[in-house]
Amino acid sequence: MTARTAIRTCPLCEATCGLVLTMEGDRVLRTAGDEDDVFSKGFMCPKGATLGELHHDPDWHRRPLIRHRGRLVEASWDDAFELAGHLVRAVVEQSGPTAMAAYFGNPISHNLGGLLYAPVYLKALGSPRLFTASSLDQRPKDLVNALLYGDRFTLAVPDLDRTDFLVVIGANPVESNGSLATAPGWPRRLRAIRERGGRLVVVDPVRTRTAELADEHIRPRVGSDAALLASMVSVLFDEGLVRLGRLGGFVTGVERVREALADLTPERVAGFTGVPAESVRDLTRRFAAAGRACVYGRIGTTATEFGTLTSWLVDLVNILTGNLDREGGAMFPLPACGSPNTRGRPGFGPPPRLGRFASRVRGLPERFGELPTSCLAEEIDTPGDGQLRGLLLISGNPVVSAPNSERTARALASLDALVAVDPYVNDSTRFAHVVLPPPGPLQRSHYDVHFSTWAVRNVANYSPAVLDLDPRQLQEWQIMCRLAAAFEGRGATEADVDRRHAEATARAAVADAHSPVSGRTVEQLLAAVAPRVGPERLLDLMIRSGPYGDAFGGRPDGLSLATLEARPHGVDLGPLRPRLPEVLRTPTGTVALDPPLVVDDLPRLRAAVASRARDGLVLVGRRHVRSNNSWMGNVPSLMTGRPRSTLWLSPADAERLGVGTGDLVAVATRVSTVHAPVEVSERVPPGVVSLPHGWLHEPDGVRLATARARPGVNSNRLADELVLDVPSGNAVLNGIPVQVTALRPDEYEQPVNPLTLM
Ligand SMILES: Nc1nc2c(c(=O)[nH]1)N[C@H]1C(S)=C(S)[C@@H](COP(=O)(O)OP(=O)(O)OC[C@H]3O[C@@H](n4cnc5c(=O)[nH]c(N)nc54)[C@H](O)[C@@H]3O)O[C@H]1N2
Ligand SMILES: Nc1nc2c(c(=O)[nH]1)N[C@H]1C(S)=C(S)[C@@H](COP(=O)(O)OP(=O)(O)OC[C@H]3O[C@@H](n4cnc5c(=O)[nH]c(N)nc54)[C@H](O)[C@@H]3O)O[C@H]1N2
Ligand code: SF4
Ligand SMILES: [Mo]
Repeated sequence: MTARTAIRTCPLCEATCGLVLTMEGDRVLRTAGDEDDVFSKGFMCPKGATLGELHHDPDWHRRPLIRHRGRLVEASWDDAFELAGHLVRAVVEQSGPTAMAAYFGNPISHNLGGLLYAPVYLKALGSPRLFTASSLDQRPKDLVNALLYGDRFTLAVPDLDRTDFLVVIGANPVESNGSLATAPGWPRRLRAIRERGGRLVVVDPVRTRTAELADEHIRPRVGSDAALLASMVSVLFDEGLVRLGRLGGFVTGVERVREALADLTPERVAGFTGVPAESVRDLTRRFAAAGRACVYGRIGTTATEFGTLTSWLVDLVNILTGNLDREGGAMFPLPACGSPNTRGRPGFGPPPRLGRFASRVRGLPERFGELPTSCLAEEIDTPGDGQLRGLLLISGNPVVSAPNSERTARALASLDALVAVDPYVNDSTRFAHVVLPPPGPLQRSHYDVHFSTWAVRNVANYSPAVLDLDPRQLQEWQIMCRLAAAFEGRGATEADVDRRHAEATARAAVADAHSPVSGRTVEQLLAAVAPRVGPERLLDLMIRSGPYGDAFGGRPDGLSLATLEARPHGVDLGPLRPRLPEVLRTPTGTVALDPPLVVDDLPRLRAAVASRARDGLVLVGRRHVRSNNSWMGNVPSLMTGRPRSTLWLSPADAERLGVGTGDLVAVATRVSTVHAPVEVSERVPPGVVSLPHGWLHEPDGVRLATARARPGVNSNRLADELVLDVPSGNAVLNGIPVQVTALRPDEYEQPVNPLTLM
C-alpha cells in the first residue's frame, strides 16, 4: 500500500493548527505540524498527533447504542432514532415541550456539521430550555461583549503579533493553547513579544509555564482581579492617563465610570488583592505609556466569583488607554463567515436577549436564550410544574464538567429520556437511553466557523474528510437531521430537513439588506451551490455571501468554498484591521461603557473588598497540555508520564498539614469530599491549592478502558452549583473555599489509590 499525505486543520482546540498526516490506508503513520499553513506555520501540540489514535480508539462507538434491560447495547440507526423520537415525544406529550432541554458541550463548537445543524433539531425539539458549556466558561465575557458591542460573539482579541505590552490575566496558554483568542503557537507568539522588545506581564496566583515566559509575574489573591483592574482604572483617571484617541467618537459614559470606580484605589484594595499599591500604579503607568498594549483575560477571570466585573474591566483598561481597535491592542476580527457582527445594519442592532425568562427553581435569568448550567440538575430533580424530564446531550459531559457532579449524575440517571450524541460511554452518557455516535475526527470535513470569529489574524481554512465513513456510520449533521425528523414525527427524510435548513440560510442572506446578496432569490443561491449538500452547502453559501465572498458573481475575485478547497494550507486574509464603528450592533450605535447590569454588581465587589480577610485554602483549576477537558483521557499516548490528577499544595501548607508528595488528603466543600494525592509544588502560593478538572472518577458503567486504568479526581465533585457570578450566572470554578485534611492509609478510598497514581 502506498503512503499518501493529507492536510487538515486540527479540530481539538481553539488553536486551529494545520497538520500534515502521512497515511497508509486508514492508518496514520506520521503527524506533523504543517509548515505551509498560513496561520500555524508548523506548530502543533501533543494532542494534534493523536487524531489517528482517536480514530482507532476501540471505545469510540461506531454504532448507535440503546438501553435494553438496563444495559446499553448496539442497535441499528433506524431503531435508535425511533426510540429517541418515541421517548422525546412521550415527554412532550405528557409534560409539554418545556419538560425537554438540551445541553451543548464544548466539542460542538469545533465541529462544522454539529455547529451548523444545531438550530435544526433545537427547532424540532421546540423547547426554550437550553444549557451549554458556555456558562461554565466564558459567559461573563459573552455578557460584556453583548452589552458593550452589541453581540456576545463580538470579541476584541489581543493583537498578539503586533502588541508591545501584553498583560495576560488568569490564562495559561502555554498549556491550554489559548482561548477566546485563536492563535496557533501561543508559546512562540508570546516569546516573540519579548524578542521584539515588548513586555509580557502575567497575572496569576500560580507560577504557570506561561508565567515563566513573562518579564513580570504578578500574583494576586485568587478572585481579586476585579479589584485589581478597577484600581488600575482609578489610577488612569487619577493620574490623567486616560487617552481615548479616536475611540472618543464612539464611547459614552466615561465620566460615570470614573465616578463608579473612584474609591477602588490601589491603596484601598491592596489588602484584598495582596498586590502592593505602588506596583499597580507603576504597571498602569507603563501600560498607558506603551502605545500598543493589551490586557487579555481567560478562565481565571471568567469562571470566578466576579467574572462579569473582571471581564468588563479588562475591556475598560483597553478602551481607556486607547488600545481598543488599534494595531497591537485589542481588535475585532473579520472572519470569512459566521459572524453576527457582519450581518444586519453596520453599527446598529437590537438590544441583547437577556432575562426574557428565568429558571424554574432558582429564578435565574436567561442569557442569550440559555439558562446557567449550574441549575441543570435542580431543574431535573426538583418536582413540580415544568420539571425537566428529558435531555438532549450533545457533545457534553456535565457530570464531570459542571459543579456538583454527584447531584448531576443522580439527576441524569432519573430522566425519562436522555438522548446523547457522543462517541463515548462516559460519566454522563452512561445514563443515556440512546447514544448516537458521530464519526471520528478524520472522517469529517472541517472549517472553524466559530473560532475564526476570534482569530488573531483573519484566515480561512477548509479541510475535507481524510477517511471515508464505514458503511454503517452517519455524519454528525446527518444524525442531527434525522433526530430533528424523529422529534417532529412527521416522516421527513434527512434530505428534506437538510434542504429546509439550506433554504432558511439562503433566505436569511437575501433578506439582509446589508448583505452583498441582498435582493437575490433563494433559488438563485441554492442553484449556485448545487450539487453540494450538508454542511458544505451551508458553508459555501455563508462564505460566498460573507465579507470576502464572491457574492455569487458580484465580486468575481471573492472567496467561495471552491477557492478554499484549492488552497489546503488556508487563505490568509491579512492582519486584523480597525473595525469601529461598523463592527457595533448596539441600539445606540455607540459603546456605552457603564451598562447597569454590570455596574450594579459593584456593591458586591465592594463588600468583598471590605470584609474579606481570607483565611483557609482556596481551590483553583489547572490544565495540562496533554488534556482536553474531560474527554481525551482514553488516548493512551496522552496518558503517559507523571500522574497529573494531583492536588498541588504549597510547601508551607504541606508542612502545616504534615503531608508530603504522594500522601492522600481529604478535600472538602459544602458539596462533597474527595480524596486526592498531594503533590507539593512551589508553583502555588500558600493558601491556594490546585486540582485539574476532567478526570474520570467513577468507573461504574463507563466504557473507557484507558481512562479507567488511569482514574483521577473529578474536581467538580467539589464545585458548588449554588455559587455563581451573579450577572452572568456563570459557574465559579476557580476560588472555591476548601478544607484539606491529612488521611491515614486505612482511610484511603478507591479508586484514588496513590499506589496506582504515583
Ligand atoms: N472545575 C472545572 N470545571 C470545568 C472547567 C474548569 O476549568 N474547571 N472548564 C469548563 C470549560 S472551559 C468547559 S468548555 C467545559 C467543558 O464541558 P463539556 O463540554 O460538558 O465537557 P467536555 O469534556 O468538553 O465533553 C465533551 C463531550 O463531547 C464528546 N465529544 C468529543 N468529540 C465529539 C464530537 O465530535 N461530536 C460529539 N457529538 N461529541 C464529541 C466527548 O466524548 C465528551 O463526552 O468544562 C468546564 N468545566
Ligand atoms: N490542554 C488543554 N487545553 C485546553 C483545555 C484543556 O482542558 N486542556 N480546555 C480548553 C478550554 S474549553 C478552555 S475554555 C481553555 C481555557 O484556557 P485557559 O484559561 O488558558 O486555561 P487554564 O490553563 O485553566 O488557565 C487559567 C489560569 O487561571 C489561573 N487562575 C485561577 N484563578 C485565578 C484568579 O482568581 N485570578 C487570576 N489572575 N488567575 C487565576 C489559573 O492558575 C490558571 O493558570 O483551554 C482550552 N484548551
Ligand atoms: S494546539 Fe490545539 S489545534 Fe493545535 S495541535 Fe494541539 S490540540 Fe490541535
Ligand atoms: Mo472552555
